[in-house]
Amino acid sequence: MPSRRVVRALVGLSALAAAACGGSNSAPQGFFISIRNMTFTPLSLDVPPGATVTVLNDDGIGHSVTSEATANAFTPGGVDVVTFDTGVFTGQRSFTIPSSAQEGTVVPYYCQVHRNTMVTPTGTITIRAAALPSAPPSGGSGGGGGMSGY
Ligand SMILES: [Cu+2]
Repeated sequence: MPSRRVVRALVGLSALAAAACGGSNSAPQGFFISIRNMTFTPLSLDVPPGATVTVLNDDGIGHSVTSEATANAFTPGGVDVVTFDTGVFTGQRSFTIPSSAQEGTVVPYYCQVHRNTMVTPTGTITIRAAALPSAPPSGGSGGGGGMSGY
C-alpha cells in the first residue's frame, strides 16, 4: 500500500513538470513598446485601464517614454488621469496605466533625450478595455524565455 501511494505522487509531479515546461516555450504576453534605431514600435498601442506597459530599449543609448498633453509638445504632461514617465533608461522599464483611465483616451508620448530627433518623435497609447496582450514586437535575438521572471 505505501509504495503505491509513492508511485501516484511521482506521476502527479511529473505531469506538473511537463505542463510547466510547455508553458515556458511561448513568448511572454503583455503590453509592450520597443525602442530600436530611434524608433518606437508600435507607434500606436492599445491597452486596457490598469495595464502594465513594458518598454524595451534595444538601443545602446538611453531613451525615455514620457507622456505629454499634446503630440509634439515635448514637455512632460498627460491626458485626463493618464501620465507616465520611464525616465531615461537602457534595457527595460515598465509603468502602469491608472485603472480609472477612460475608454478612448489617447495619450501621446515622446523621448525626453531626443525629442524631435527621434525617427518617430511621437507615439501614442490609447485606452481600450478590450485590448488584448501580445508578445513583444521586436523579433529579438532569439534567446527565448530569458525574462520570464522565474
Ligand atoms: Cu531617445
